[in-house]
Amino acid sequence: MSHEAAPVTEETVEAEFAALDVDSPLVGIVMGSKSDMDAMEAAAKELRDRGILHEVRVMSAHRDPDTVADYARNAKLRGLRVIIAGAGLSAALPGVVAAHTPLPVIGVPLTSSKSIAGGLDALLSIAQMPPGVPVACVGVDSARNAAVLAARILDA
Ligand code: RP5
Repeated sequence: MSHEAAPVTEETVEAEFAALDVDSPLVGIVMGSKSDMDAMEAAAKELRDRGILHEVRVMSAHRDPDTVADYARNAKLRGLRVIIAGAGLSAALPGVVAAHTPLPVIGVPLTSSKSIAGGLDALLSIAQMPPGVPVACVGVDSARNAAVLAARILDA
C-alpha cells in the first residue's frame, strides 16, 4: 500500500485554513485599562448575544505601546475582521491600532474619574484622526453600539 502524501494545492491549503478558523474570534475588543472593563463589557455582551466570536484584551497605547503594535499588526492574519477599541482621557488606543492594521477600527470614548467635560477629551482624541487613518467613533461610553456596528460590518 502506498503512503504518498496528497499533493498540496491552493484548494487544500484554503481548506486547511478554513478548518483552523472555525473557532477563531472575528472581533477583537481592546481597552486601555482594567478600569475600562465595566463599560466595555456591554460590547462583549452584545457580541455574545449575537453569537459572534470575539476576544477581550487590556493594553494601553501609552503604557504598552509595543504590545498594542504587535496585536494590531497580527490581527488580520489571526482572522480578526473588526477591532473595537475603548479608551478614556487622551484616548490614543483606537488611533494607534488603526495605524497598524488595515482592519476597520471602532473607537469607544470612555469616561473615567479624571475625564474632562464628561469624556469630551476621549471623544475628540478618537474622532479627530488625520486623513487616511480612519477610526469609526461611537458615542461616549457607547460600547454596545460599537458591537452593533461591528456586527453590521461583518454582515456587509
Ligand atoms: C486610559 O486612561 C484608560 O483607557 C482609562 O480609561 C484611563 C484611566 O486608566 P487607569 O488610570 O484607570 O488605568 O488610558
